[in-house]
This record gives sequence, C-alpha cells and structure tokens, in this order.
Amino acid sequence: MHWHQEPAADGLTRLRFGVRRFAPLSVPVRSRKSAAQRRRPKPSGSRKVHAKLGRFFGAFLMAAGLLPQMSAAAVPPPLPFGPVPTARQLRWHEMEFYGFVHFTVNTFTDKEWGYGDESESVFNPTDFSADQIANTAQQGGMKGLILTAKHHDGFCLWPSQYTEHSVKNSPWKNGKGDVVKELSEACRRHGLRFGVYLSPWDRNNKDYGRPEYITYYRNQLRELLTHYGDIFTVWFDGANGGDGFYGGARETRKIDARTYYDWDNTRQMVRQLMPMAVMFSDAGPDFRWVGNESGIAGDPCWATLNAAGRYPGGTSKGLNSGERPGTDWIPAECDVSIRPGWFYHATEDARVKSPAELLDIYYKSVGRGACLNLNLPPDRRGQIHDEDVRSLQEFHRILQETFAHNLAEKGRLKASNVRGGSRQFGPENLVRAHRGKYWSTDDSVTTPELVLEFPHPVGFNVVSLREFLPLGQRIEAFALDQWKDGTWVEFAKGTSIGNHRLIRGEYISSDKIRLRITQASVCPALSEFGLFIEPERAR
Ligand code: FUL
Repeated sequence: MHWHQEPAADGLTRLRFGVRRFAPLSVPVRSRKSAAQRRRPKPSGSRKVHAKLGRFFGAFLMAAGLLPQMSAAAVPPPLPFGPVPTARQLRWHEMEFYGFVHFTVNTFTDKEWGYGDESESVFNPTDFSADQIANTAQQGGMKGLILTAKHHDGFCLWPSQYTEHSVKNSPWKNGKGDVVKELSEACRRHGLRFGVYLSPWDRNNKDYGRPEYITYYRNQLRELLTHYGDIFTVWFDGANGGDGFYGGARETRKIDARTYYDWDNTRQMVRQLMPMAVMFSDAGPDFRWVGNESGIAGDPCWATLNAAGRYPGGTSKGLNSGERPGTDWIPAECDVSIRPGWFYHATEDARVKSPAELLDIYYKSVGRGACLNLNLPPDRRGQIHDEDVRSLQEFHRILQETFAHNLAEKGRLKASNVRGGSRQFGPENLVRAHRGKYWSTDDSVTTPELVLEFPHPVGFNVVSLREFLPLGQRIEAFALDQWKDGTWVEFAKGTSIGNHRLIRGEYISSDKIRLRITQASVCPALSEFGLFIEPERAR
C-alpha cells in the first residue's frame, strides 16, 4: 500500500506541511487553480462591472509597460512530477536528523544479538535517566529518538501484558519500571519526537515461526501505539529467522520473509492507530533502508523506488541509490551507530566516532537527501557515555556555526527564466530558507541557470540546495561555477537533489557564483540555494 496524496476537505488532493520556521502550506496537486482563485466568489451585478473595469485597466497598464509582472494568481504552479511525498513523509523529511537508542539485556551481557534465553534479572541499569538521554539527543541537534522497545532477544522494555519476558520481571525499579514510558515522556519534555523499533524476529517467543506469533506481534504493536502518546515512526527491522531459544526449543526456525509477517495488515493497523507515523523497512512503505549500516547514502540517492515485489528482509539492490524513474516515493534513511556496535560495550569507549567522522557521515546522508538515524547506546547506568556526549556536542556545534548565516542573502540573484515572469516563482524565494516557496521556470525551460552576484568576493565551502518536494523530484543533474579571472570555472557538479543536497568542498572566494540545472525531466522547482562556510576546526 502506498500513499502519495491525501484528500482534503474540499475534495482536492493536497499535500500539507508545516514546521518551525516554515509557514503551514497547502499545495493543490491536481488543480491548476490557486486556492485564492477557488475561493474567489463569482462577481455579480455592479461587482461584475468593476471586475471588467479592473481587467481593462490591468491590460492597459500592462500594454503601457507599467505592470511588467503578471499578477501572482494568474500564473499556475508547475504540475507535480512522478510520485510525490505524503504529508507524513514531508514531516519526516523535515526532521533530517534523529537518533536510535539500542538498549536491552545485551547492554548487560555484552552482546549484539541476544539468544532469547537471557534471564530478566540481567536487566538492571544502575542509574537510568531518560532525561539525560533525551537531553543529549536534543543538545546534539536531533529531532527525535527511536527506542528498541524489543530487539531480537524478545525482551520488552515495557511491561507488556502478553509476555513475562520484560522489565516487569527485572530487578530494575522492583519490576515497576517502564523504559518506553520514561523515554517517550522525556522526549516530549525535550521537544523530541518519539518512535519505536519492535523487532519482528523474536528469539524468545515459543510461537515464533507460527501464525500465533503474528497475533502476538500485533498485540505488542497495539500496546506501543496506544499507551505512549504520539509515535512518529515504527521501525521494522529486516533481520530474520535462524536459531534461538524459542521458549526452550533451542532450534533453528526459518520463515518466508515474503509471506510470514502479512505486512499489509500490520501496516494497515499502524495507519489506523497512528495515521501520521512513518514506517521504515527495506521496502518502505514510507522510508527505506539505505542498504548499509555505515550511514552513507548513494550518490545519486533518489527518493523514488520501484516497490513492487519488495519486502522487509528482501533484496537490498537499488536501496543505496534509489531508482529513477521510480514508481513510489520511498526516500532513504541512513542508520549508523556512534560506536562500532549497536549496543554499549565498555571495550568500545575509545572507538566513539569523532566529530569529524560524524560530519563526514552527515554530509553523505542528510547532504544527499536522506535522513540520518544515529545510534546512541546507553551504558549500564542507563545513560549516554561521556565520550559519546562530547563527540556529538562538538559535531553539532560545528554544524550550528556552519549553517548560522546563509551568505547568499548578501548577494543578488538573477535567473535565466522565471515562471510566467511572476514574483511568486522568483529566485528571491531561494535564499530565505522557506521551504514553502520556490523558484520555478516556464514548463518549456528545463535547464535554466541562476547567477548570484556580490559587491565583494565571498568565501564559502558548502553549497546547500533543496527541491520543493510536494512537486516531486524534478532535477537530474546540476553544476556550480565560480567567476574566476574573467571566466566561469566549474567547481562542482551533481545529480539528485531532493530534500537536501550539500556540496562540501574546498574553500572558494568569488564575487559571482552560478548554478546550472543541466538535466531535468520537467521545469525545476528549487526552494533553497545557500552558501555557507565551515569553521576552521571542521576541516
Ligand atoms: C539490524 C539489527 O540486526 C541490528 O542489531 C540493529 O538493530 C540494526 C539497526 O538493525 O538489522
């Protein structure tokens, strides 16, 4: 099942999104008429005469060259191209950076995959602090956290009524604790969204491999989606089947990942219980695995994919780069741990990724249009280790300094073409970081260019581009030039843009920069063109 558009109250199909800094926006995607046009009542009587007079004077002024620009409402926006994101996908795109929290019995047994026979008594964090975890994430620039409510070992971090294998039988808080509750509440206190990872593979459950287990899995999912407030994502892991405890059977159980889980019905349940939650898996439906666990998206990394025949745990072919043309909007998420393992191991304290490594990952994930899901594994206290906190904070400080000022704001932008000559689609929309506005061209112009001119040379080493996603991924290739010694010199080129493209390179100083769209399926719709400079220590 795939969701591209949502019906609005007036019968039109609309994409809607609104976030910090960005004004709520509705984009009609089937009608060429603007919302203002649709709402405008038909003139009658004397109003008809006024309307006629208005049109007459408008034509007169335009002919006299006194009204060079057409009124905004008269120029229809470009039609959407290919698959487009849903409202819930747009909300997710805007998050860009969030975190995983891998925490369970493995934290105490020093394993990555528990067998499923771990005693509940091993789960005993000495000083669990959901606030320390949420605060670390928030201070590190993350917009949400996804908790491993249940990993492959089957141990539940909440007191599920469907199993004894959970926190309720652990010594932690005398069995009265609930990690899911504490972390979901701490996230809300820190302005973070909260999501859950519920491993489909369960090495503890006696029914795993049989139909009864699917009922058990859905019951657990229902608990998570009805007891803990808003859940922004449900993360379905593709790792599946094999040996395990399985209620004491201690055997190997193989399942057919294509059919066993009956994903269609589970997805439908999530849609009903949590309509704005985005679902992750190798096959979407809302966002996809990027095909590796090192946090690196392909270049290109298209937001589209051909979903037919794909399923969680199926082929990873095409996931890294996406597929174009693709039938479905299923953008990539890059998941990676701040340490070598997903769970905390004291032996890895000296192997926490440095701020420079995290920056490299950021530019190769978020900077290629994907979202970054960076794992922060709590230690045996139940808190994020100092080393991880330090590295994440410095990484975030560098990003904040880098993106504090868009240097392009100081320049003057000239476009080779502006759609209908209308200000509504003018290039000035590009530098104000307003995702609801964009520069676009006439339908016949697919390879336009933009020149940004400054009174004095400006130094930068990062260029930021964004497409206006409600109209689909339209641009296929672009190039950037600097004016140097009286001529244009190309300094970068690329392919996919999508939600975000960051080009990070050598330090450049120039008073004229040019962006060329060199290949596009239809006229482009670009909502950001930014120039930034990284602080010295980032390089
Ligand atoms: C994988 C799992 O097997 C790992 O343990 C981890 O949870 C990672 C995010 O996904 O498939």
